[in-house]
Amino acid sequence: MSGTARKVGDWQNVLVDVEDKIAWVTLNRPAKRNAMSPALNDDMVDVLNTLEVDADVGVVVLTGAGESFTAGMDLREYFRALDHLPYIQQVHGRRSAWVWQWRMLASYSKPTIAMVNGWCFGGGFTPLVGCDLAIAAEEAHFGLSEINWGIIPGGNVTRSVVQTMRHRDAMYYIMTGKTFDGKKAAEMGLVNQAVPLAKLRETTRELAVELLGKNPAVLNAAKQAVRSTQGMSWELSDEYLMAKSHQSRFLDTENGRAKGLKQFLDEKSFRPGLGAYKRDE
Ligand code: ACO
Ligand code: V55
Repeated sequence: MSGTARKVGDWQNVLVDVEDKIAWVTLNRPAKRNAMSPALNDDMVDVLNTLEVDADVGVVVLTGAGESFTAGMDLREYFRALDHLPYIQQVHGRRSAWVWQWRMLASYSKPTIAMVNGWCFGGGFTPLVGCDLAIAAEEAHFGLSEINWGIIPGGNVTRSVVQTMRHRDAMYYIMTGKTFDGKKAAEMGLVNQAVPLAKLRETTRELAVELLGKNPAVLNAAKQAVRSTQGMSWELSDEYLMAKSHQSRFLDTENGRAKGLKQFLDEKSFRPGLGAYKRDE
């Protein structure tokens, strides 16, 4: 570790530290198990907007303070407090949740990693799946607890689960509300990897550093393409990827493709199969 952590911004419900181009974004209501209230969701919209244009940030890591990643939506502030309001005001009060958990993360210009340090329930699955990659503590517990208190997994939680889990697993956990641990989450492919809690931060940092070594313009195009080709015909996907390839060459100011070809074919200074080409500092 070389740099010093720098606290960014001043949000009531979220902590942001930037160190060596990694933004550690911590949902910070530990006494409420980082339950996502409208105020926290408003903060997260602002946090993601801020970090997206911060030149000091190359990767965003989302995690939670204390023993939870997040206990899901705040049942008091996100549900009960808004339930009695006219419908338009309910929608208004709940909007910032999907704005960050789903819309912003789905099109975010920088790589995102969910670092699941503990409890992750219900509404927490949307930002979990919204992040490009996810690493969990083996000790973390996940649950689609909606059924336990009488609602269906809404807020695109169901959609997120269907995107990442097999049909039988999705049905089982949505219908039973049973919890599963980080190991099981990794086995099912809901997260990329599970490691002991004591190694969670270091493992996540290593993954972030790996991503920081790649060409950012191309990385952005590559992750957008994974999401955008979902549901396209093969014909349309081929056309889109061709156009996206050309777009990313146009947007890649460091001209990585030419560097990569030169370093491999002419200088023989790297092997693309084994790592990234050497980028200028
Ligand atoms: N919404 C609102 N408040 C919450 C939430 C939540 N989702 N989760 C925890 N809290 C609050 C509790 O009400 C309590 O507040 P208080 O101290 O003011 O009384 C505090 O956080 C601590 O909660 P405990 O239950 O005492 O914590 P414990 O460590 O024993 O258990 C656990 C943690 C398992 C996460 C438990 O709090 C829990 O089951 N939370 C709800 C999980 C859930 O089902 N979330 C909703 C998913 S559905 C959806 O998101 C749409
Ligand atoms: C959930 C989450 C929502 C919502 C309704 O099941 C239900 C969780 C993120 O928003 O609006």
